[in-house]
Amino acid sequence: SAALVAACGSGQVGQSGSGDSGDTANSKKLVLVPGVQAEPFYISMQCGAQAEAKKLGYELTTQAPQKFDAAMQTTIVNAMGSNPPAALLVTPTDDQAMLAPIQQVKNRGSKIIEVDTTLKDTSVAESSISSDNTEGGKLAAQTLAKLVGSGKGSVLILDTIAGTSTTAARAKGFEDELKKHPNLKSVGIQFTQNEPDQAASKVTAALASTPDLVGIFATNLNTGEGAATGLRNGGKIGKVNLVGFDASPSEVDGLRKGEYQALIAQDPAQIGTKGVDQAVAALEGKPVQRQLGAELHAITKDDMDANSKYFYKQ
Ligand code: T6T
Repeated sequence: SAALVAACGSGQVGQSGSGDSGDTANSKKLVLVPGVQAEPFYISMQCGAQAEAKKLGYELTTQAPQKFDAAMQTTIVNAMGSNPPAALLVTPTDDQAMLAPIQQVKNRGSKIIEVDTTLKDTSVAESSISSDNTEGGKLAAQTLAKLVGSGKGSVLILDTIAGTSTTAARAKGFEDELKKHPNLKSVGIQFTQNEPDQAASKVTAALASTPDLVGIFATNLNTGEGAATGLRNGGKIGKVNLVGFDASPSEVDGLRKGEYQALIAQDPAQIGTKGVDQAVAALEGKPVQRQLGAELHAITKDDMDANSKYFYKQ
């Protein structure tokens, strides 16, 4: 596990795994295991969670895998061993592979709260907090349809890794909504392993095989970054509409430069805040909400300055 250092608000806040022992000592300890380290979405989520924990008198530490990878995340979760925190806030990087390790932490006494992604098995978490990702995909399709207007053509969808609940829901929501726009035709969902290079190659291949490509939906930050590279290499920036998800500093920069035509911003800090609220409610025997949403906002170049409050931290 790697320590994650995030710039939350004004001060630099750093933390690493806790190494203390004893159940009593852990009763105020929350651990956040996000999808991947040093990534603006999860940094913003961590900042929200940390501020809320402090407000409520709890201590939150973050242990993040180096990559969005179930094996790496399993190592971190397993390392909690017989000394689990009072609550584990976790972003399962695989909706099935992370079941056993998370269940084991629960069996040892931790309350489990899912933040961002979810497991397929809904019996493990006390509460799950995520954007309405299906709705986000739908919003992306509506936004693309508006951008294309009376034009017509093919649309490529870039997903991350099979088993990622969030991006799968976005891709599905997008494809379903696209069916309501007969001028636009999906050429299918491509997986990229959440690697920008793979996303770039898929775009290069699509430009070669699909001359009428009018749009790309990139379901997260890395797919968007790769898609922009692919379009740049093909000389198609601004000619093929790119709708991205998230609002990292690099994506916001890309929107300003015209590489993206729209972004669907999540509210990761809100996911972190609500995650801590639910963890604390569970620990203090107060009512817990099994499922909670967080807001989404479609942003285009024209309204980006008015929407700067939705941009992520880095
Ligand atoms: O889009 C977010 C997150 O919601 C998703 O689960 C994984 O990718 C991001 O972290 C962005 O890179």
